[in-house]
Amino acid sequence: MSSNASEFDRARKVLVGGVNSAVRAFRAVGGTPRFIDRAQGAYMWDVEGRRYIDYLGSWGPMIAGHAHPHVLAAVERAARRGLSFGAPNVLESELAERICALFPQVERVRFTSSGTEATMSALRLARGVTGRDAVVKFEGCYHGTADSLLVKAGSGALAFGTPSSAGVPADLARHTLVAQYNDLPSVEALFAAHGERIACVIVEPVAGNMNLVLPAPGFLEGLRALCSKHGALLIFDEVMSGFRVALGGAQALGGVTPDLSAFGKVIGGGMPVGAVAGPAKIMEAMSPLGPVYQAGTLSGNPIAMAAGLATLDLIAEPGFFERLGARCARLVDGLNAAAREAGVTLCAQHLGGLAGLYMLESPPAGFADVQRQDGARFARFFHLMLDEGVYLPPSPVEAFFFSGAHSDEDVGATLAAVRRALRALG
Ligand code: HOZ
Repeated sequence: MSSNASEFDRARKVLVGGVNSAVRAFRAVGGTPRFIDRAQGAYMWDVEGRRYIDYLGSWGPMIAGHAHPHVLAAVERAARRGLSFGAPNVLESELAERICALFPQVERVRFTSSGTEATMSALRLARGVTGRDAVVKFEGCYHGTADSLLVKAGSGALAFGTPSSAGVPADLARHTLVAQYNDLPSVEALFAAHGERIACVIVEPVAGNMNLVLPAPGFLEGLRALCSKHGALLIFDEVMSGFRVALGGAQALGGVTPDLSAFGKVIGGGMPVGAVAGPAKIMEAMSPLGPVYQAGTLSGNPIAMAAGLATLDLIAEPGFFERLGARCARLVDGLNAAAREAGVTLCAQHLGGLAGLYMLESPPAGFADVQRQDGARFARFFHLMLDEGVYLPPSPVEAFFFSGAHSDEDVGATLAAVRRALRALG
């Protein structure tokens, strides 16, 4: 019979490190990655038949839960009509219309096949329209794997000690200027020194790749003002926060309007997708109308569009985000209470369906706080929870994901597991 260990051995012989995305390899927590056989609702089952309450949610897309019948029916309908055309299809327009309706400043959308392509294309667009080369990003923010953005990056890059990846030419990396999240003076200093070179500031308006870090009051407003003053574009990377912290993403909550947005994850409902979105006057600098080239064979493919549309149907239902937020709050409050009772340094917070669990006494204000966590202790906690049948993201620098499929019973079972795990952790 197949086991996680035998499948990992097999995978390592043909896949680099046995995986197709570094964070799946359990390097930050050790042990054997679970090979997932199937998933339904709030649960995943591994190849050994063990069930897990899933707080990974495929790293964000599964906000409606796994294999939701409404999404599956839409995918099946679309698949029967053909998997990919390499020519326009009407589902692309339909999903773009929904996005335009949710984000007041968005007039044009360009779909891609991943969040990485979306942020990469947004950067190229910003450089193309401003005629400038430099970009500002924040230490610990992660925007996928485009060369310009793998500099002091978060997520797996940070967890495995290569926040500035090998293979990125120094000549390119010198155009990436790094500031500190929630530290406006660090951005002001870059604009003072390099203002005329800066094409854009790219930021996760709610940071979710150095675990969850909320923007400090005034931080996003300050970025908006600096970009406007210096003629740079403000890009919100809402691949993770979009359609998850609220239907209209972080920008609906904070009241700060970016020039461009990058989306992904939820708008593909579990199929590969990304999108760049913004006002026509910027977006139309992109090919075929403008000089900034952008393309992709599978971009806007009907299956991803159908899955995204069906997922948006579900999360746009009245009360969806209220219910999601209330249940996630119950989990987070329970985690904080359990940690206090056990006398363990651990805390949690959430925004909508995006949550953070930290080996800290209070939620982090920025990258330096995230770095203070005890990684070895997190690894023990992670494995105790996994043994309890609760699947958390396998790294202390990752956020966790709540879905509409998580029930009160799932929250209760998770909290009972947490109390046992904290007792064992000591
Ligand atoms: N943004 C996700 C992790 N923080 C991506 C998952 C991956 O890298 O596979």
